[in-house]
Formats: sequence, structure tokens, C-alpha cells
Amino acid sequence: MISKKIEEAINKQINEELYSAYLYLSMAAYFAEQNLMGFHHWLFVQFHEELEHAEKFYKYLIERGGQVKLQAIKEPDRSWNNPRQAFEAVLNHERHITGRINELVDLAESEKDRATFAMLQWFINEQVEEEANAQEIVAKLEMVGDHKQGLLMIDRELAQRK
Ligand code: OFO
Repeated sequence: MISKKIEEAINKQINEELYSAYLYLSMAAYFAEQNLMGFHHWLFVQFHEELEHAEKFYKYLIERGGQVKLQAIKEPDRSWNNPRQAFEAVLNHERHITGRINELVDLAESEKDRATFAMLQWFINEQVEEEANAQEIVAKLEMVGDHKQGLLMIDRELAQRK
């Protein structure tokens, strides 16, 4: 049986992951409006990955005999004005998620919940990859600046994401 504190924290994390999915879906639409369909594709794949993250926490909570309590998903931010700002927002959001995962790890340790601690190791590794991917795209966008040709090259590259 899972403790109430862990149950509550995992329910909050399900909401965080669903918000991540919602944010990237909103961002995908922003790029589609500009006909940057490679960026759109990359974010749409990311949207699905975030749904999978939410699903992992959801299934884990059920497996441990916890109660899933879904909460309202807030409206995603849309305040970016160009591709670089959008991907800086991705990077900042992923850093926020890494912080949330680290807090969950601390809680699992203090509750002596070894199963939750073990389950979270996958997310620790995943966050290294998530931040690195966003960081790489931000760096490329910084490199090309306002050059449309450079932007189109990145767009073609992002269209290759599996
Ligand atoms: Fe982007 O890793 Fe989940 O939220």
C-alpha cells in the first residue's frame, strides 16, 4: 500500500505530465500556423511522449493500490513570439519538471518507499535526455538568429524525429 503523501504527489505529477502534453500540443499548433511543419512534428511527438509519462505514473499508482484523482489541467501558456522563445520555454519547462521529479525522489526517500524510488529512476534518466534535446534546439536557433534559411534547415531536421 502506498502512503497518502506519495499518492498525492503522484496525482500532482500526473497533472504536471498532462500539462506538459497540453503545452507542447499548443506549441505544435503555433508552429503549424507558421507552416514550420518539422517543428510541428517534433512537438507532436513530444506531446505523445508526455501522455506516456502521465500514463506511467497513472498505471504505477493503480498497481500500488493508490487512488487516481485527476485534476483540472490549466490553460497552456502561449506568450512566445518566435521559435527561439518557444524552445526556451520548452527548456525552462523541462527544468521545472526535473525539479518536480527530484522532489518526488526526496519524498520517496523520506517515506522509505523503495518501490517508488526505483520507479523514479527511469524519470531521472528521461529528464537528462529531455533537457539535452531542448538545449540542443535552443542552441541551434541561437546560431541561426533571424536567418530564414537556417530556420528551414532546422525545420527539415526536426521533421526526422521518430
Ligand atoms: Fe518532458 O518530461 Fe514529462 O513532463
